[in-house]
Amino acid sequence: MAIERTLSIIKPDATKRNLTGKINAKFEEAGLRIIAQKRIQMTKAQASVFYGVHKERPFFDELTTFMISEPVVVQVLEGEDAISKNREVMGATNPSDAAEGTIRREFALSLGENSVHGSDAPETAAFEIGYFFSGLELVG
Ligand code: RTP
Ligand code: MG
Repeated sequence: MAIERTLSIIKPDATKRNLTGKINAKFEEAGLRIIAQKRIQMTKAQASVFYGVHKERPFFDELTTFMISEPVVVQVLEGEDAISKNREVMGATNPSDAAEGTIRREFALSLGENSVHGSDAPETAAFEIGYFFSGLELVG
């Protein structure tokens, strides 16, 4: 097993409902260490570049509009197999498919408003961490 870093975002539906602490507790209980964290509100252009892989998808405008609707908390999680571990803790994209005890099962409102984002591979994690954080901000 390798120590990895992954980019997590606590999405607008969750920051709006004051769920940051409860979501962070799930990460920490799973052994993921929050080594960087900040609250930001993205512009449409910033959200569109971040979710650029989805730009041809029918939900792209809905997704980027949602992601700028309220502040988000961007964070870097570190730990053994952090990328897949984080996605396990998050649960399936659609909360109705998410396993018991996962963040999306417990907190998500819908497929779109699903409370958290997590990088899906080492290459995307590297891009996404660099998109929001400088090396000096990662305090492992
Ligand atoms: P994320 O990137 O946010 O961690 O989520 P994911 O990997 O589980 O899902 P992905 O396929 O990458 O989709 C990104 C986000 O787009 C929204 N979505 N809406 N209306 C729809 O059909 C639809 N499908 C996806 C969700 O917020 C999803 O998390
Ligand atoms: Mg994704």
